[in-house]
Amino acid sequence: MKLVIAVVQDKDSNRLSNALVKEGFRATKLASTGGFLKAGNTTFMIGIEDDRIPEVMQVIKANCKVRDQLVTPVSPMGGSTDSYIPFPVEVQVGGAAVFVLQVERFEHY
Ligand code: 2BA
Repeated sequence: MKLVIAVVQDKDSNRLSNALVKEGFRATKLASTGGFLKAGNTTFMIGIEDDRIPEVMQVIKANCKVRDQLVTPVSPMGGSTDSYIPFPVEVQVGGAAVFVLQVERFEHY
């Protein structure tokens, strides 16, 4: 058995959640915060049998979009703050950051 941990954008979380239920996957949604943007995102924990990994990856891929987001750095990359004018930079977020972990044991009571 594997545990798939997928960090996705909030905008995609409902659609992904519905698609997972429709395809017969069990999942838990956690509210999370990205370390870099410090913005809310959603983390899915999906416990599945090894042979369904390609299927779940396909569902995640099909329901999570890549988006560009503007970020204004709070401090200059280097040098003094005297002449610092915050300049927004664009970062590409998503579609999903996915980790696949081996599950040693799973009990469901
Ligand atoms: P955030 O940490 O808020 O990162 C949002 C986006 O900012 C990232 O998109 C990436 O494009 C950019 N970014 C992150 N750290 C950066 C850095 N040090 N320098 C320049 N740009 C940076 P994604 O890579 O698609 O990640 C989306 C969210 O997935 C992340 O939100 C984080 O919550 C999670 N994530 C991504 N990689 C992870 C990892 N290796 N471990 C844990 N969580 C991860």
